[in-house]
Amino acid sequence: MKNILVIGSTGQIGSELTMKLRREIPQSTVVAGYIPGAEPKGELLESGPSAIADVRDSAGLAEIVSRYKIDTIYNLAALLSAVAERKPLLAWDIQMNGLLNILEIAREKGVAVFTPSSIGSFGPETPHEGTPQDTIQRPRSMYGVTKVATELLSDYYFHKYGVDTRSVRFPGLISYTTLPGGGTTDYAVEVYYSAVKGEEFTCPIASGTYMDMMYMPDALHAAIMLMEADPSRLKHRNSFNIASMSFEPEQIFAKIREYIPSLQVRYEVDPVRQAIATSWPDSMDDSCAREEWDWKPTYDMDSMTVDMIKNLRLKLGVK
Ligand code: AKB
Repeated sequence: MKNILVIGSTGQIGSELTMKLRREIPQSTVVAGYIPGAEPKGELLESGPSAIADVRDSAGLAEIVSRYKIDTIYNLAALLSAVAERKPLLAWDIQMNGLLNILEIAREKGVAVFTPSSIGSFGPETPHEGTPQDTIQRPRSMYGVTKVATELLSDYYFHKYGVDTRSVRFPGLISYTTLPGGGTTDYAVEVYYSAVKGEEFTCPIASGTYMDMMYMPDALHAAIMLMEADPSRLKHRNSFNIASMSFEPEQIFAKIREYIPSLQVRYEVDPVRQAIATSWPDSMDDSCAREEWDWKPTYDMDSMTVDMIKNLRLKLGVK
């Protein structure tokens, strides 16, 4: 990876991935792609080039790829699961038509592409515990439909045209830098904000609902590690299960209370998010990622909680 375009650079993953790539691959040019209304600011803006990169504008994307001689695209443009249920046509347009534009440019210009999939690519018939790498994927949400199709289309471009497509199925991602927007797993981020601010947290997911979760540094590491992996070792491409922790709401609340005992929680279950959460795996089996490119997470629930609370206190100016 030398000249990299991050599409969605101001989003939850993109804002941190762009900075990590700029820091860790100093000889590279990392272009922060954004859409009008979500412009990069501060360090993200100042530390490297940025450009409007709307996945629905194929000509605009091709121009950026040529101008910066892009060899790798991280395509992070997506509506998350709960928003995609409210705006299914927009989700299809961004996630599918947008992806097709990117893959066509990649085919013509020899660019490698990472487009994440998610635990959302699974559905109610998927085995929920120890969800295998290769298993039934019949999601019922529009988000899930686009994620399965993303996996298939990315594999199609690899097998048919040799485009170097790779990806992971991200669990719910927890971070203190940029808030997620409209996902089913967002509660696991928002509860930390409430705990640090001393506010009561209203939980939209029912107690007892297990989902895979991951701390952002591990997710970023996975995205970079996979794109740098030796291709001759990859038996899979789109997409690898990756896992680090699985919990239900009461477990994360109990963990936070070890450090902030005053955390108050009440439940107001959102039927849309709950239906999605119930259909997702409880815990994924990531042995293929471990075997094929040495994936291994660093954080567990305890080390993540300590780091989240420390950094949120600094960010929010709370003692
Ligand atoms: C969501 O909840 O929509 C995302 C995801 C797990 O893909 N965080």
